[in-house]
Amino acid sequence: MANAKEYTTERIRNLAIVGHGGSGKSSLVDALCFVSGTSRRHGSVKDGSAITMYTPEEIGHGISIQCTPAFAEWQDTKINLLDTPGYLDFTGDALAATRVADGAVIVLGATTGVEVGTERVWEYCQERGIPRFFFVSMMDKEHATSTRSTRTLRSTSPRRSCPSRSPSVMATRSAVLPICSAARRTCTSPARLRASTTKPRSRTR
Ligand SMILES: Nc1nc2c(ncn2[C@@H]2O[C@H](COP(=O)(O)OP(=O)(O)O)[C@@H](O)[C@H]2O)c(=O)[nH]1
Ligand SMILES: [Mg+2]
Repeated sequence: MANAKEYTTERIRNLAIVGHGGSGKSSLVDALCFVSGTSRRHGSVKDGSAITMYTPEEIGHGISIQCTPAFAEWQDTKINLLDTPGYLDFTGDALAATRVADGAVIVLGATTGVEVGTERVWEYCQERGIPRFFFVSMMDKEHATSTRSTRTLRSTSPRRSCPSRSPSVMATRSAVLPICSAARRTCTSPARLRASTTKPRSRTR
């Protein structure tokens, strides 16, 4: 068996993929793994072959019920993707993922926009103070307009937000790989994050 590739800490990013249930998170993770080359097949939630949905319950119901990791490799950087459940019953796993992540991708559907689950995960990220990207999925759907999605984002998030959009996650490298590039540039590496959050120990007499 070939040796697993090793990555130094500076070459690892941990990204939580969060958002309302059904917004396209698992499909996005599958597409990222496929186009970056870490997965050889392009799976689908509909036929139960998405890379992060493998338990009988998840395949049977067609929804994520736990946080499941996968990874993409981009420009020699390992980007761990934490696919999280969007349904509120399982939101604890989304919260847990934001606690260990260096950044988050908040996925929202082009026709549905900002929903209650979107606002909830925004708060998780806000509490944690991690950088976050918006990914507007389902741009191939009828009545999807980029203007409407961007407008809802602008009205609900601070000015420094960074929306990104894709025609479809069934799509191309150019559609989904900007996420990897942005994560590589923007998200704090684990070592730097630890250094900035580790409090000095108080001295005991
Ligand atoms: N038309 C279209 N359907 C999508 C797209 N992304 C996901 N879907 C479908 O939307 C449904 C929910 O997607 P899923 O990835 O499970 O969302 P999650 O609950 O956020 O993980 C599934 O049936 C997907 O096949 C997209 O870009 N376009
Ligand atoms: Mg899912």
